[in-house]
Amino acid sequence: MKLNLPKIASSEITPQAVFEKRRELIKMAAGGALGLELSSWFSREAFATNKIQVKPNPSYTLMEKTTALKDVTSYNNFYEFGTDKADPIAYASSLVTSPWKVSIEGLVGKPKVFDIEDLRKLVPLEERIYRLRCVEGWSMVIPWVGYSLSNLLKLVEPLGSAKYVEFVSLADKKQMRGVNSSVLQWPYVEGLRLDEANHPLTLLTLGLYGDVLPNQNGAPVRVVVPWKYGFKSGKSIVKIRLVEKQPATSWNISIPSEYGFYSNVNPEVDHPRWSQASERRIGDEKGFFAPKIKTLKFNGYGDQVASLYAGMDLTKFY
Ligand SMILES: Nc1nc2c(c(=O)[nH]1)N[C@H]1C(S)=C(S)[C@@H](COP(=O)(O)O)O[C@H]1N2
Ligand SMILES: [Mo]
Repeated sequence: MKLNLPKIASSEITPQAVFEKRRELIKMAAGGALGLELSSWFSREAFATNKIQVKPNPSYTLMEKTTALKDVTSYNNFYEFGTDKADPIAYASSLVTSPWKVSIEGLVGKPKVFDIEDLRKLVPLEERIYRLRCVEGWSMVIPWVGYSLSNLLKLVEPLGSAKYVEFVSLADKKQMRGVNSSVLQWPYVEGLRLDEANHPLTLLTLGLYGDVLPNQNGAPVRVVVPWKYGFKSGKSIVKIRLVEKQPATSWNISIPSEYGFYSNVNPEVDHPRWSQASERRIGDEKGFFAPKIKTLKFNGYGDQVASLYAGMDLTKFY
C-alpha cells in the first residue's frame, strides 16, 4: 500500500519562514484577529497539497523547528511491527486502515461505535505542533492533525463512576508481524486518568503534516499526550474504555519499575537505567552526535498541566 504523503517535503518549508509565520499567528491570536487571513496562509503556502482541511491552532504551536517528515515517518516505535526503529516503515504497509471502527464503551451513558470517517468529521480538525519525547531519550517536534479528545468523550456521557480511560490498540497477527513476538503483552494498552484524558492538550490524532496518519505513526487514529513520554500515546486505537480503576498498561505490566502509569516527562526523575535530564532532537544536522538539549519538566507543558498533579509526589507516581 502506498503512503498518501504530501508532495512537499517539510525541508522545503524554510524554518525561518515558518517561525515568522508562527510568530505572526500568535500575535494575531493574542489580538483576537484570527480567521480568514490565517487559514488562507496555511492552505496556500505551507500545506498546498493538503488532503485534509486543517486550521492551525495558535494556542498549540511552538517556536521550534519541526522535525522533517522523512524522520517523523522513518524513525518509529511501533512494536506491533517489530522493535527496530526501521521496522514500522518497512512493515506497517500491511495494516488495513479502512474500514476502521473505534468502540467507546465501559462506564458511559451512551456507548457508541464510531466509523473512522465520522471521527474525522466530528469537529473541525486543527493543526497542533507538539513536542514528542520518547522515554529512550530522543525527541521530535511534530505538526499533528486532530482535536481535543474531550470532544469525543463528552458525546458518550461518562458516568460519575468513570475515573480512568483505557486505550486499546489493534492486535492482529495477520496484519502486524510483531504481534507474534512476546516482547509485550498484546493488545498494546495505555491509560490516562479521566481528567488527563479530558485535558485540552490531549489530542485525538488523525493526521500529521496536513495529511492522514501514515501507518507507521498509528493510522488511522491514535492518541497524543504531549506532556508524557511517547509510549503513553497509543497508536491504531480500536477501543476506548472508561473504567473505575487504574488500568493495567502494557509497559507497566512488562517492567513496572521502569515504566509507571503516569510517565510524565520529568528531568528530575531518572529512568532506573539512564538519566532523563536531556534529550537528542532527531534530525539535527549532526545526527547522533548532536549536542543534547535539556529536557523540560512536563515536556515544557507545565504551565498547563502541573495543576493536575498538585500535591502528588512525582518520584513515587512516576
Ligand atoms: N500501539 C502502539 N502504540 C505506541 C507504541 C507501540 O509500540 N505500539 N510505541 C510508543 C512509543 S514508545 C512512542 S515514542 C511513540 C512513537 O510515535 P511516533 O512513531 O509516531 O513518533 O508511539 C507510542 N505508541
Ligand atoms: Mo517511546
